[in-house]
Amino acid sequence: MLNRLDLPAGFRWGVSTAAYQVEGAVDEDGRGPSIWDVFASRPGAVRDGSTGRVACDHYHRYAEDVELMRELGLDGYRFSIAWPRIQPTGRGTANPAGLAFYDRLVDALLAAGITPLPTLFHWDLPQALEDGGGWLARDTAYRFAEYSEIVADRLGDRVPAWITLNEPFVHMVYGYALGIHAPGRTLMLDALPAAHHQLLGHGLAAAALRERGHEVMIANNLTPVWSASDSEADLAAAAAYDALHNRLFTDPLLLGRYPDLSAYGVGEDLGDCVRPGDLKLIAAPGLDGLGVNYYNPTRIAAPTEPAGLPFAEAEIEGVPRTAFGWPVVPDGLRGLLVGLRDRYGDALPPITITENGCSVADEPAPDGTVHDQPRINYLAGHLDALAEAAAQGVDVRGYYTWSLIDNFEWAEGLSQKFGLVHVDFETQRRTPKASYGWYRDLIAAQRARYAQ
Ligand code: IFM
Repeated sequence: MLNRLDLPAGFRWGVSTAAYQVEGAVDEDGRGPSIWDVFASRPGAVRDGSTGRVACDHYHRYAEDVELMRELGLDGYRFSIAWPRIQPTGRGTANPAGLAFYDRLVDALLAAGITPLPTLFHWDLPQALEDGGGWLARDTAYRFAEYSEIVADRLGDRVPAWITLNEPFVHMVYGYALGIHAPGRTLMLDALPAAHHQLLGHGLAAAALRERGHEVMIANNLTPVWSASDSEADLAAAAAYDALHNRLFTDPLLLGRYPDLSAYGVGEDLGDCVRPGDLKLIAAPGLDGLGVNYYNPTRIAAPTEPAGLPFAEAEIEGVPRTAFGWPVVPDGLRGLLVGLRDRYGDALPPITITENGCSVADEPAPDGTVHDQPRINYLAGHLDALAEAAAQGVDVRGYYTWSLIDNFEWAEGLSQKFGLVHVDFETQRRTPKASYGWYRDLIAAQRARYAQ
């Protein structure tokens, strides 16, 4: 049995965060409103009524957070850039103070020996663009490319690689189909143009980044889909779900075409939004790496009602659960990666795990220490599974755990905690948890293995 210490030489260790979840300072230095500012202020939109107004106050405390990362011994930090800080209305002239913040952050990271890995869009669309249709509007893809160029021109002398989008599937489904996230639309299948326009934005931005000599990745939320049984109906439902969750976002990027969505009554034009040449643009610049955000597998059965979606989600039984209630299945990560390699073959670029982690209901003990053994078990299991995937021939280059610090977990507010570092949201005091020390020691031990 291989384990995490067997991960390859040169493997890159990191942590992930996202702007709206950690930065706070939403009204400072010329930042414009984002869809999350507007959505989170609606009564009932966020479980505990919290917003990202202050979050972890990372905007002011980034130096302390970079120091925490330095002590972990990280290779990289994946963070996101808040588009409304750079272009407050999503278009036009750049806001110098917004760019200056990321300048300071990047410089602090480099001084700590940590490579910045920015994500250009992690769900905080400028509200002004949403008022014009958001990702349902084709124009947003062009605005995204323009914004990406502004950021790359400013930070590109110090940032070698970029992630264009974070989890376009989740943004489309939660934001545009179900209304659980910003912008809170409930369009069901009419949300599909939000998938295509995000991918088009990726393609346009990727071309611009490539022209400037940068590497380009995208971070997709991927899940291995398990059929509830071998019955034809369950297998067909699982294939339909796989097409929507996974293939809708990887096939166009890696194969230059959309998957078969006929189970949804949708043709290859995704409801009339795909124009000639779009798929070429999406696939053309190629990817230097595929970012995989993995949390759990999904078990799918045939729908019980004939009308509606062509699948039903089934329980995964007999496995531990995170505080969020998500099933913990480390081997699902190995299965997912081997499945990607089998499906895409040579078209699959090297893989970086850009998110993986779990929420734990952890609180400081009376002596101030935070014991989050379930998180250590989760990370250890998934890293062992990653080592197995590498041994089975998957080219895995790095692992960025979600997340450095407890932060604003979208519709769950501050109630779900994913951090290696506890944050007291009253005082903003940071307390490294047991998992922080565990991760630091693991990174050192894995590197030491190859230094000998
Ligand atoms: O917090 C989120 C992150 O923003 C995107 N991926 C999943 C995480 C946990 O839900």
